[in-house]
Amino acid sequence: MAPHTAQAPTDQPAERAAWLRAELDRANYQYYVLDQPELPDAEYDRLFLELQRIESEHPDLITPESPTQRVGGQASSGFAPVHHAVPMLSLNNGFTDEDIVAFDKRVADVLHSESVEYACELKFDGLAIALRYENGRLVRAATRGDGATGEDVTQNVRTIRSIPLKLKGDRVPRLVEVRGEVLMFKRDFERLNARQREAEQREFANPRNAAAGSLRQLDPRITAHRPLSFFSYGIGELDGIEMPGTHSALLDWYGELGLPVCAERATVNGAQGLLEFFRRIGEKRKSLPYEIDGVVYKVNRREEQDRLGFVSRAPRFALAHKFPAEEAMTELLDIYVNVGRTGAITPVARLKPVFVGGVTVTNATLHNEDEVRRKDARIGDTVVVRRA
Ligand code: I6G
Repeated sequence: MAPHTAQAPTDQPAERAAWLRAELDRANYQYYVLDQPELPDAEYDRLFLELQRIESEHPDLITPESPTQRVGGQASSGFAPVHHAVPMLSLNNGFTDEDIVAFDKRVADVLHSESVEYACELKFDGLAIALRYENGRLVRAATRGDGATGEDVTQNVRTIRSIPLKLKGDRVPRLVEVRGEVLMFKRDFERLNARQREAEQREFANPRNAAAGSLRQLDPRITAHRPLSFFSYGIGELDGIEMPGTHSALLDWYGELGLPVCAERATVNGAQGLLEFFRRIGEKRKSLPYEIDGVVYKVNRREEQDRLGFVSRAPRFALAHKFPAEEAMTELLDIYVNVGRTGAITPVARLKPVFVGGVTVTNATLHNEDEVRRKDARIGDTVVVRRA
């Protein structure tokens, strides 16, 4: 990195503001996208305040992409509908090794290929969104909705600091619609819930709910205080540049544009390659800083993707390989008490057997009488079982 110079090359307000913006953008990129902060927080704050001061003295110098303009002042009464010109599809799911082998065989048969190359990624547990950049500027962000029509959440998405308001580099197209997932990192979720507890506000059940609730705030000033993150993984509309020839090249290009792309990805060959990736990620799942519910495989070459096409509402060239669900619904059959060796009494729920997190669960502790009352657990209830 070039050494940081505390003084701009000029005292002219316009040039000084442009220099400050470039410095702040660079610091944001290092902090939020690369996770390698270089500028001390206090210095960031100092530059930010100086830019705010110049912009308040010279409002004509404010640009929509200025780091000071991430949080708009206005709450809205609702989210306008956004039509997706390229539908935001869902993915077919696979669960077992056999499902994956069958997927690879179908793909190889259609392509008349001995060994197909796949791009493997993580399946983040968040919310899908589409970011529309025109001439490098973020002009709109929309949720997936039903895939055909989503909601305009531009003001909220602008507050997510890893999402660039302006793309960088020398391969910025006239139009690109970047698709990806908004999510909340585990440590940010814990901190947010601690804050909610202190403020005697409702806590969120999991990071996904926290991310969804934060993105759908009508007041972007609230979203701005919610620690949301983003990873890019797909593309909708594109104009003014040739589509990269492979999925992995698309993600590399996104990286060049300054967009966050998850580093946990690989290109592999054939079903064995897919299953190895799944096992490797399964082993490190718990230590990842965010929650995932599986991995995603895509045929890497775009020309092969096009030959495979779509079945109903999902691409035939992609598959989500899901981890066993860690939550399932079942029936509470009975509550009995267990007397331990020391005489401690524990109420236990007897459950209609349910497969969750890779095992069949038939009993669950209810801890103590207070807990039974708090949960208002009654025989015959439908209950949610979560493996912890
Ligand atoms: O490539 C992808 C990675 C992760 C995805 C994806 C994903 O979900 C979290 N989801 C979709 C719908 C697509 N690609 C098309």
